[in-house]
Amino acid sequence: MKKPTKVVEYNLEASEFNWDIAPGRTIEAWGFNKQVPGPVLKANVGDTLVIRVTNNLKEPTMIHWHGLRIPASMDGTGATQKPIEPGEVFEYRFVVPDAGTFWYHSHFNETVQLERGMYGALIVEDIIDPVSDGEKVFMIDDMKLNPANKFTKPGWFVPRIIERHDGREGNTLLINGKENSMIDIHAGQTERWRFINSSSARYFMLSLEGKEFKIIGTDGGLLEHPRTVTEVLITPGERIDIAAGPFNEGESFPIESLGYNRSTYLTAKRQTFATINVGERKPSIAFIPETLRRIEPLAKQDGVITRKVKLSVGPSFKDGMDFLVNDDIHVNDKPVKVGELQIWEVSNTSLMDHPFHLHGFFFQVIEENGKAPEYMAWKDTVNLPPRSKIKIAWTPDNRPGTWMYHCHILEHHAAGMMATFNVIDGDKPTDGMISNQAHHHH
Ligand SMILES: [Cu+2]
Repeated sequence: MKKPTKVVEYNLEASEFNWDIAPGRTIEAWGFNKQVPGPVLKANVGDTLVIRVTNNLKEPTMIHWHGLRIPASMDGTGATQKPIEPGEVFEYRFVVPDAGTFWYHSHFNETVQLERGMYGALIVEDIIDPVSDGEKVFMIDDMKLNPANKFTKPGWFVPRIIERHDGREGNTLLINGKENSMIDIHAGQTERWRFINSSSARYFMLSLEGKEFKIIGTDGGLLEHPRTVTEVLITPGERIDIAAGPFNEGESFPIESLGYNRSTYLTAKRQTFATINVGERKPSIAFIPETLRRIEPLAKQDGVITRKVKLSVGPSFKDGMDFLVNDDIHVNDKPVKVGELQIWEVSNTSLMDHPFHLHGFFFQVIEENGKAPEYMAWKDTVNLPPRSKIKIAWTPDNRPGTWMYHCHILEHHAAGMMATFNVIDGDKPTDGMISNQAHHHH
């Protein structure tokens, strides 16, 4: 019953170009194939993706495939590959093992390259996906522009410290690279909408003006059961798939973000990103079953903790504040062994939120502040509110190499809240992996 697998090829060209985020509002974007976001890459489970990246920027780049369980050498970080220099081509090649909503983005000079538009969606489909009447991908972003529509960096000490502290939130609200988009859906139909938060630091509390929708999937694919809600938080790096509709003909309502207070200097407010217009009624074939799939628990809540990861902040003489993992910046963490169950206690002792992202592997949250979570999901990015503690369970499968975890607020990642670690295969040599003795402070 599986579809035969195939090789799916794409070419991505990274370059600088002009991009209209609104009529008459043109930015100097950096991106893929002269569009923001880059093209949606699509494959079926088990396919081999071959993506040739040509770098026509004036600086190096690398592409990270966020959420994909692929070999370490394809992960697109400084720990696993040399940057793609200007004029060079690098071919990424990997099998996509899981269905879900993923994304690709620059993992080099991210606070500049990602901010300017170097990201796109990567959708992997499977025959077990629920039937809908249509599908839309929504990439959430914001850009911080001056009145001349130029990207600016805070020059003065205080604004610079605030941006480092809060992460950069922009003064534009973008869905798929556009301000104030008009989006159509037919009355009577139910669509799958895949939301991806590709912003540097914006917490997106999705609301459809209070209308109910069903969450059907997240980072690592489908949930076990749909969850009917009126709002859901999507932090930087996270994905949420919803079943939206059916709506009534002639209705119009916003895709908005409700205020979320992530305890920074920025104030939380309700903001509209796009407008949905419900058109002519059409018949529906959509079917969202009550059981989407089974997710087997990896570990019990009281399983033995194998590692503690503490996210915190501390004073820095140079920059006001450092962003820390286990009281250090840019950490080289201990290795883990292929096949050995990991139960990590991840805590946030700071007074602001941090979205924790693990590269290359899915985990299950098995405890949140001492309680079992309300539902099962495969995650690669999870939010830690101030003074919170969670346990995550995951198993390194047979993909040895150097991996990383970090806060997905790009400014916090850059300021040190990240760690690399090796996945080692018992007796095999660790060629090409970084040494745990080499301790880099950037
Ligand atoms: Cu953070």
